[in-house]
Amino acid sequence: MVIWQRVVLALALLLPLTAAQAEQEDGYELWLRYRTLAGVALPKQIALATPGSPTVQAAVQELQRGLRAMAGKEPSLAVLSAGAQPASGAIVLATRTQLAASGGQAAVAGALEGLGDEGYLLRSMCEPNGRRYTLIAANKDIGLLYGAFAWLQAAQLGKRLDALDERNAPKLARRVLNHWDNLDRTVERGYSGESIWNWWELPDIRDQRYIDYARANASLGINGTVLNNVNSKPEILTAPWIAKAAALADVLRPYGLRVYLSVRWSTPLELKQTRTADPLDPQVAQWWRDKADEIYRVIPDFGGFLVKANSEGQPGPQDYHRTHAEGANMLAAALAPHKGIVMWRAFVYASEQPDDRAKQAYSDFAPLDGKFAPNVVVQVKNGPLDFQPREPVHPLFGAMPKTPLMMEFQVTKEYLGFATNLAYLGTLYEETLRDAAPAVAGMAGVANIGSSRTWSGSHFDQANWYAFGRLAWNPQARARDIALEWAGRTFSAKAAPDIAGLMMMSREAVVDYMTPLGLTHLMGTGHHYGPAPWVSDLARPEWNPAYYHRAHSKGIGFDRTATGSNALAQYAPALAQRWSDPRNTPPEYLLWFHHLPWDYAMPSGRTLWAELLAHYDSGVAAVAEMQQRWQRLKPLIDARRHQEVAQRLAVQRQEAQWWRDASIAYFQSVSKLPLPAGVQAPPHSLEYYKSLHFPFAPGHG
Ligand code: GCV
Repeated sequence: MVIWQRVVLALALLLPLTAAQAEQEDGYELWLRYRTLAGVALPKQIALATPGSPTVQAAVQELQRGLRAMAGKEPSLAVLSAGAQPASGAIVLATRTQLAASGGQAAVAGALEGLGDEGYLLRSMCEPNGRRYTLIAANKDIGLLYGAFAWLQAAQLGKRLDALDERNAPKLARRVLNHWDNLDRTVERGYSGESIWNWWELPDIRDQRYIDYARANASLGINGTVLNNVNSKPEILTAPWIAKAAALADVLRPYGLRVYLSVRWSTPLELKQTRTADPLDPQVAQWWRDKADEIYRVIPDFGGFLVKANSEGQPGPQDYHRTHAEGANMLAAALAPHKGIVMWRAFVYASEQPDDRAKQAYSDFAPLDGKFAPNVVVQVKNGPLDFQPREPVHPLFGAMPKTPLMMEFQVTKEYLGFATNLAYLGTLYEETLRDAAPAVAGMAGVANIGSSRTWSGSHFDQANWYAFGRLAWNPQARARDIALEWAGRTFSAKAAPDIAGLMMMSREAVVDYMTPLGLTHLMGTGHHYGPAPWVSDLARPEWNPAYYHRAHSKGIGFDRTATGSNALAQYAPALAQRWSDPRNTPPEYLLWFHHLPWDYAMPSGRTLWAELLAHYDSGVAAVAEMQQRWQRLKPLIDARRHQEVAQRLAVQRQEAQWWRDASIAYFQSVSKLPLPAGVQAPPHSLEYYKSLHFPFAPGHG
């Protein structure tokens, strides 16, 4: 190497790395990434009236953490005695009572009206003497914590910090994650490593990650967590496990997170402490009352029970010829003295029941409206089947006006390509809530959280946790705004618009390459990975993809009008009437409600067959477009996260192609129709796609 080359090399090595190259982020910080804010005047003091409760301390610690990182300097902490003034530019935390005691700010106290226990006020204040400070005020301590996170968000997103005036309160009281985490640390439908709960080491070892989990949830306003799988085990209600749950409750409590447990209906019977699990048996009811008392002795703010009963082989009150209401009410009576609730799932369908599976939950539950105890919430999945890439809203939202209903979304992506495919679910949630919001009293999200460094199995899956939390707080929030906010905090304000654009197209891409035009449940058996529309030999009819698409030589789709299963009749009459005609049915639900001939004329002018093929192709093209967009973002994203996402998009591109090819190979074998000009034939035979097996696919026990 000649001298000048060495000099150039040495200089290149000395050149400062760009910010994007310098930081090798692994995603652990989630959206709570506090980065240096250059040129912004940040508070140098955090002031409060008393040292405060653990919740106020959590708020102070988060502000300290954020300010330390953003300002590069530790803020001072001032506990103000009566009459003392905060430093100019400080952040002041005060509850309503403290404001009243300090004798000031009647106007502020008025602004706290109607904000309830969890709302907050964020206001830039200017006193007559010119002193400026930022007030975070709330009726209760938890509002101060939520307000602290809101202030940090405003700072992260580069909002003006000297003109804040935000009043915010959650629209729903229960905003709860459902962990499908097993006691052996596996996670049903989990794609993010082992369970975050290290049950074996609890209660003595309390991982720092539990606190970071609580911080992340509190930053979104999530206020409850069901620790274990709905496919529950009796052991969760034994003393050692109650102690483990109590240890977690202690860690999570300061962050406003209440702990709930999933319980197995037959627990007292299986633990051999009763002779039956009949809900009307006095001994059984007494056992549950005693169990509730035992739990509340160590978890005084325990939230209650989540129950999957008489569903997919789980035991339930129907085993004793009792109704779901009789079962739920017996548990509710045990919890009522402690103000706990029962979240009773409506996800039921029975093999011996020949009726359309999409109708069964409604048939079982709608007649029970008004029969549930006041502390029972019926938890209903977003659609009538099972977390598909797209479903119409569940008809129970609108059919049980006397019963509080909890909306259950899946945050983990069992049917949308696991954590290797990018699918932003904000759009799915928004679409469902647009139709269901008035009937929704709470929100449950099947968590995508595990022990992986990214928490959610991939960087973009964090956005689904985020979107769930945001929409649980405000079901009217918009998916696009949430995507922008998440991307701004998780990556950067500069990259956010392009990232949000990519996110907004992602879920529709998945729908197009997996289940276009209202098709549904075409995934591989059991693990739900990849296409398997040909499967038709499973024991229960409704486990077979062929049950759902009903394709044969003349046409495709499930007739759910009056000439078919009449599931449409479960919807509001005006809607049912409109959608009884395929020409008035939105194309995205067409084959969900109608069985149509292959040559049915679509509004586009194409035949149904050609339209179906076009959707598969546009799904694949959309993923290619997402890849290109991500590539263009490279200069704005730190190298490690950019590469990790790029790898996943490459996998998704292949999987989209596979879905498209296998689906076309299969449906062409049924329709016997030629591929229109310009449509590429699948590269392999149908037999090849059928021969693919995935014995160790994740998330499936
Ligand atoms: C927890 C689907 C999933 C199951 C899940 C079930 C449920 O069937 O495949 O893994 O079980 O839904 O929601 O109860």
